[in-house]
Amino acid sequence: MSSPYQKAYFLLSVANVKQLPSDEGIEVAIVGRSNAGKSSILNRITHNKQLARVSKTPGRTQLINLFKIDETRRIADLPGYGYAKVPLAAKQRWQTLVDTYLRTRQSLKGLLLVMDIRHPMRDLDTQLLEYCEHYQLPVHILLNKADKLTKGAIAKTLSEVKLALTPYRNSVTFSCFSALKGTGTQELHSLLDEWYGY
Ligand SMILES: Nc1nc2c(ncn2[C@@H]2O[C@H](COP(=O)(O)OP(=O)(O)OP(=O)(O)O)[C@@H](O)[C@H]2O)c(=O)[nH]1
Ligand SMILES: [Mg+2]
Repeated sequence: MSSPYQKAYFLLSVANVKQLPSDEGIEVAIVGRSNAGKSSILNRITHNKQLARVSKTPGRTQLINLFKIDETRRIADLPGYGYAKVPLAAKQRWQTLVDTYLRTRQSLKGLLLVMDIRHPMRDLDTQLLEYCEHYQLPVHILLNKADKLTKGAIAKTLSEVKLALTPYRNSVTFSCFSALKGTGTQELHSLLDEWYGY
């Protein structure tokens, strides 16, 4: 089955928002803790295992990697956060880069917030949610690595996450996902179709 996401290709990596392409069209960003599976999810969305680099060493990507879907639509793979071994200066650079990006990027339509389903809603995840609430930015949480849990454990986590999200008034939705097995891909494509206006 052909989808517009299959045509995605790497555009550029930037260390500074000033280097981003002009702020037009529609952009969707993938964010989350290091190692949660952002790059793997991007590869799953685009059916392209080679598109984003998947790494066994967390905290490697310190840049915003931009991919182009078509002339007006882009997807951004943001650097991961929360990896303890990253030096403080690098953490501060991350903070500045991501803060500025989320605050200023007009074409940003929504965020895919990736969490490891075994460790959802950690400190930095909730901080990010609060930030999005403040800026009224739609967020969809992907509880990734669902293949690592039993059905019962998944159901328990889903209800805990639902409860934890009750204070948020902006648009926050969630679903479980497995970049490894492909679970949840169809649902995610539907959401992206909506955000991108396909
Ligand atoms: N079992 C399982 N492993 C996964 C899944 N998604 C990703 N992984 C593994 O988790 C590790 C990290 O995946 P990445 O996609 O590189 O994660 P990332 O969030 O992009 O990491 P950083 O770029 O370092 O922040 C890799 O070893 C992946 O193979 C999944 O759904 N299930
Ligand atoms: Mg990555």
